Amino acid sequence: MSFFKKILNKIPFLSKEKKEEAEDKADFSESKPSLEEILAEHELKSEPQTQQAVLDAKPAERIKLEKQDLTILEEELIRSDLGVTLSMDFVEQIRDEMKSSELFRDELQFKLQKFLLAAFEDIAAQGQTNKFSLNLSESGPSIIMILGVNGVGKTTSIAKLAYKFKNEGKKVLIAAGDTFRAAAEDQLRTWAERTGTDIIEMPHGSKSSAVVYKAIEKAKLENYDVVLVDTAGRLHNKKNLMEELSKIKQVIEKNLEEGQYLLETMLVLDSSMGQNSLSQAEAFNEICDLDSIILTKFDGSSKAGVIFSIAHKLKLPVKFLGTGEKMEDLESFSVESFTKKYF
Ligand SMILES: Nc1nc2c(ncn2[C@@H]2O[C@H](COP(=O)(O)OP(=O)(O)O)[C@@H](O)[C@H]2O)c(=O)[nH]1
Ligand SMILES: [Mg+2]
Repeated sequence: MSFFKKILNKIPFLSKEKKEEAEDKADFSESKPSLEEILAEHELKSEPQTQQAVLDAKPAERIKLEKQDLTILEEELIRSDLGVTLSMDFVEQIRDEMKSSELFRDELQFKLQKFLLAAFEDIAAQGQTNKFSLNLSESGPSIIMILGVNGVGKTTSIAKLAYKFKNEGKKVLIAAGDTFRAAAEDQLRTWAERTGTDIIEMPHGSKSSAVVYKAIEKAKLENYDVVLVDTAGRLHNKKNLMEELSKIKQVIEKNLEEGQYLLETMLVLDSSMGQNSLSQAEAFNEICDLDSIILTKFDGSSKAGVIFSIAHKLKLPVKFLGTGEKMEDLESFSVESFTKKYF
């Protein structure tokens, strides 16, 4: 059952009659045709008005939404990881609409969909770097800086990206910028070997910016297409991290000509951490302008609501989803397939 149907199913009906009626019809059960099936049957596109037309055609099955339902709706939305602000904003909108006209339970899904997708549309309408896919530079190396706190899956995501780009015929260089943990370097070297990509390493404790400098020199000389930069995840020391990141940026800007490269700063977030991820994203975004997000551990018992919070609050696109521990377990994010899965 989809994410939103589950939420909507939790809203009780105020009168016993209505509850029985709903159970009889089991409007939202999996055995009933999905929205897409209904739309396909009517040869309709999934536009709000046409969806509305389908619903209007079966008025007898509709259940009126009562004011009291909204409290539960709000609680369930918050629990689904949409976050307090977003959940309250949506419920407020519904409350306003209910003042002037009757609303029905089956309208909620479309209204929520429209409300949430508005942020995706805003992002898609922004400049080149903020679109949902990663567009590599054609006139020089694409440097992808991977940021995030420890354990979210930075190194694994680098391996996955290296594998993906390698398969696309690109020349890939990994910069082992997390020089603080010896284990991190070993882990990255193993991934480089497994993916058949090259790696730049420096002695334990070296500056990340020095590793990046070396990587850029090699990338320029040997025409690498992609440089993946691993970084240390020490957010607890904000000042150090800030300095380190700004040094890395300086090194890149000093050593490559403007317009001859692409720099993408990607934040890795663990999807199982829910709203915690949002505060991490906010903190990192303050330190350095983020371009996009990789959401890892999407294979676990993750909740998808956080993607919407990120989109609404930070206006950042999620570009990849990590769906397992292997190097093949990376999906390019698409609004279309995500929407299909969750609405
Ligand atoms: N299930 C699952 N595990 C992941 C995923 N990405 C990373 N991991 C695991 O999370 C742990 C931490 O990953 P790592 O890349 O070392 O994190 P880092 O500290 O940010 O570099 C490792 O055990 C990874 O195998 C994912 O998408 N799904
Ligand atoms: Mg790591």
